[in-house]
Amino acid sequence: MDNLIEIAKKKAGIAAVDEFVKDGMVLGIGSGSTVVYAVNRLIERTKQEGLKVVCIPTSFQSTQLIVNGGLTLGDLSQFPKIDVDIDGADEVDENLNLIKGGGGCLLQEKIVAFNSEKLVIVADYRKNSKILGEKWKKGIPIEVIPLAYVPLMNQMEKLGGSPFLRLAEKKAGPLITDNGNFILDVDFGEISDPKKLNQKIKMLSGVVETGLFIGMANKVYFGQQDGTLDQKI
Ligand code: ABF
Repeated sequence: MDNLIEIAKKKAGIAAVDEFVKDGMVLGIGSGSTVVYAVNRLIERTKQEGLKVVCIPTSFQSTQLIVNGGLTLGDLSQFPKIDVDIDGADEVDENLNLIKGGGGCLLQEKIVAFNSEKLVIVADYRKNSKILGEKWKKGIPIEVIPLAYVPLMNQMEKLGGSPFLRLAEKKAGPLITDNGNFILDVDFGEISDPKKLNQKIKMLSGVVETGLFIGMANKVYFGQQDGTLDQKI
């Protein structure tokens, strides 16, 4: 992986934890590679200052990060109200709307984000766009009930999208999410009204959740190639 991108991710991850995380908080821990740097910072602060936080995961990967890092693992039944959710994103527009789900974890990510007081996004400079679909060309990830995927693909086309069933790593068959569902990646090109599109997709029977996070993020940290930090609020 390009070292400049890793430097950018690390800058964003550390900044988010240092600005938002206080002792005693309940945190949402997102998925992806950038959030790893935020978790590493949590571990560092736990060792240095005895920080005590409870961490709610958003995927199997996120659970592993928490457990392997020696952090306290919680779940939404114990902690239905989360103080701060720190997560990554595939793309961010100028209104802080997000495309998420490139890693296939969008359902639990959105549930945790929805139940968080604040959603803080950590990303590198490649994710910063004016409009969704400008840089992220893999389509909107949409989690669907497996039995409905073919009619849903037809309906996505009627909405103007180009749908693809996401295949598993080894292309042996469809990817099965942590929740036992399929993912359709639907290319809608540049999305001028993500809120309206999200509402239309959510109405379709068999859609579980979309990777469009509309008006949910409170702040986004973009690490830059030169080691500086951009922010959007
Ligand atoms: C998760 O991680 C997903 O919602 C998103 O697709 C992905 C971003 O990964 P990375 O931080 O590795 O770019 O947040």
